[in-house]
Amino acid sequence: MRKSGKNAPDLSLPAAAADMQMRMALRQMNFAPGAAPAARPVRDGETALALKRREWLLDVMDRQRALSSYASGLLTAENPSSDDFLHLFYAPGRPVIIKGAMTGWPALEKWTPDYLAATVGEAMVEYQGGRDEAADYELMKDRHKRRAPFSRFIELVRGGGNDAYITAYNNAANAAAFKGLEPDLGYLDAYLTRAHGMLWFGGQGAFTPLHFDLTNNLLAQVTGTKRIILIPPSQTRQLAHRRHVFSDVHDVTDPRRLAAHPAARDVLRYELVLTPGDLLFIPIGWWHQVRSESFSAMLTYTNFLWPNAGHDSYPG
Ligand SMILES: O=C(O)CCC(=O)C(=O)O
Repeated sequence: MRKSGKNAPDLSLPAAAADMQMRMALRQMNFAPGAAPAARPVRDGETALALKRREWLLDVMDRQRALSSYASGLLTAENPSSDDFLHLFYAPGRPVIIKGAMTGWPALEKWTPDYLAATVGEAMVEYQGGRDEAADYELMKDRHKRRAPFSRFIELVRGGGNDAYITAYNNAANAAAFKGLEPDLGYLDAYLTRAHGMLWFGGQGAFTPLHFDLTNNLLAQVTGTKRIILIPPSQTRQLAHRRHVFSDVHDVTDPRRLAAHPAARDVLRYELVLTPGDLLFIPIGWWHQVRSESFSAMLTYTNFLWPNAGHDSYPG
């Protein structure tokens, strides 16, 4: 206890009361030891304002990046080293087309529809089928699983169309059937651990609608070409993102879809054609849609040399 002077009133508090006053003051500042402060429910208006502020920040950052074509453009790199890939693309979450990293892979010369049919033969494979009958074929993947001998699958896709497609979703089921193709593949030691990627086989017109992935992803084009549209995560507000990782816009090149979702008309987007021997790094959260321009064989990889576990904490 403290005395302030001989005749002055005692302004000090009993120890317990002083302690309580201190704790009350700290509690007001959210510093109470032990017990967490009771959270005041967040009001809808506050959430909306917080979201608006986040969108504002993303818009400002996009405008700032647009000041430099180097900062805002889609870059192509010739066989970047592991360190350059990490520092310039993987860690910043920036897409890049990589040329020259698949040089010498026998698959680049060999993988025609005829060679694939002869090598995999009659082995049963799983594929995604009946896609023409349902627009939500990617969301409802399980409903579209089908099985056929691989040579029959090749006949199904040879003439083109989107109805049948072997995708990464079928990878586990097809591991044994595709084992004989592995000697035709190389490794990408600068970026990945030593494991082969997930195979995609489809005909001209196979279409994967607009979505983003919950991991960083590396595409390796082997046969044919694919036209890909990439859209930065900052544009999400304009893409009707309602279901899981999918956009209700589905296809930002389809005028009917754009009429239904006019906000998607002027999204910032990058368009590229992936040709045999090209890699495309798609960072986590980047929207993309993919259309095969011919018969296509491709691999996708997620086994990077660096952490890649965004899916662990994805809300919902
Ligand atoms: O090539 C495709 O059709 C789609 C690839 C893709 O979207 C992905 O791997 O996330």
